[in-house]
Amino acid sequence: MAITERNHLQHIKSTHNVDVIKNGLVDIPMLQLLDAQGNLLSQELELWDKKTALRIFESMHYIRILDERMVSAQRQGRLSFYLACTGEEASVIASTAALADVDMVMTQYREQGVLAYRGYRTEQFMNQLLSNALDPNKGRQMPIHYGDKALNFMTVSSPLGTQIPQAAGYAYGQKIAGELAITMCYFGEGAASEGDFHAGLNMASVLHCPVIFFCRNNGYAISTPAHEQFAGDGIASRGIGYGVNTIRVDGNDPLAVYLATQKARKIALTDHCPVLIEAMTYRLAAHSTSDDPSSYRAKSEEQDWELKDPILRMQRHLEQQGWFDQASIEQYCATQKSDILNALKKAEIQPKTNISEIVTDVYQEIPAHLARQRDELIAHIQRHPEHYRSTNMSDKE
Ligand SMILES: Cc1ncc(C[n+]2csc(CCOP(=O)(O)OP(=O)(O)O)c2C)c(N)n1
Repeated sequence: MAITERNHLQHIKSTHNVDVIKNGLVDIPMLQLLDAQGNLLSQELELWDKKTALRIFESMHYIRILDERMVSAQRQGRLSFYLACTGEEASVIASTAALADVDMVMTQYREQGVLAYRGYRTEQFMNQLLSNALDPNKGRQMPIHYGDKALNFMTVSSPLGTQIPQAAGYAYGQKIAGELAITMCYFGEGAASEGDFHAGLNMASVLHCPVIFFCRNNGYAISTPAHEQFAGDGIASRGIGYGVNTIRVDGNDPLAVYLATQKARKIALTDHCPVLIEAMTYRLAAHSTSDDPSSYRAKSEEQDWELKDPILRMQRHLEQQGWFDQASIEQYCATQKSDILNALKKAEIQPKTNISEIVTDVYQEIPAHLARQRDELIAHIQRHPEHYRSTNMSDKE
């Protein structure tokens, strides 16, 4: 192979001033297309169609209801853990709407709206959340660690940021295979402090991978506010540092999120390169059911953001377009509420996966040390069945 000469100083201009480039010199603007009243801020737009807008609106409501019900179910001791998307529905759902179904999606853990938009059924949510034998992962993951091959949705994993280099690699594979598809990778601004973020962006940039890095900047990494996490201009400025095309968008403005993602997808697919989207939003909910935000943020701050509720903004936009129908959305929400409660009850009474399967599906042959531990566990359960009432020991299930 011929070795080409390259000069890494080629594009650099010289200067005679002893100047430091000041932090904050470039202010990255935020794309906003709907004001708080749902008015269009630009007339020169190719708007979405009514069907897409209503599907996004319904999915946003669905996730709000699912989250409310599941947080209550956790409080009632019916599931062990939950993470709500409340306040971030526009960021997650309007961006998904701009993708094609063939696009691979890799998420952090707060993006259940992707699945809902793509048609994941309520009973599938419940089987995963209740860790029963009908969960494709056989109940061996924590709640919210969804995965669905048919919907091109990679299984959620607990360590922050691992999906970022994986998405770069997956997108590289899509490009090499000549697929007309991209990879969408969601994460929070907190996860962008992981080394994996930097490795993933650099790899995607150098290898020209068709991937969208979608950062939900919701202001907090659990209790750490954004200003204590980094001192630069958010996450968007880092994209530019890595040579990645970058868009910052109002994450509570569904139309802006949709059009920004649509554009990013087109760039990723046609130019074979990554795009970083930073969606400025706010986590209205607690970090998880194990968190109490009143210990680290003011109620007044939450109330300010409640006024920017993305579902309300979407509703006002629909009203402006003449697409809003109060009776039909009320009917939709009532049906979803009762379906969720029924599916929860059904999932609760499903048996758990047989304990003999606790270490299957990872290795072709179960390693001796895992087999030994499994046998010890089974023997322990047999000696103390009173501690393991919900464990399925029967081979007949
Ligand atoms: C490698 C790793 N470090 C720490 C954690 C613990 N942890 C879980 S969520 C979280 C905060 C993440 O914040 P962010 O990425 O902004 O997402 P958000 O929860 O705000 O949506 C932390 C530190 C983890 N899961 N993995």
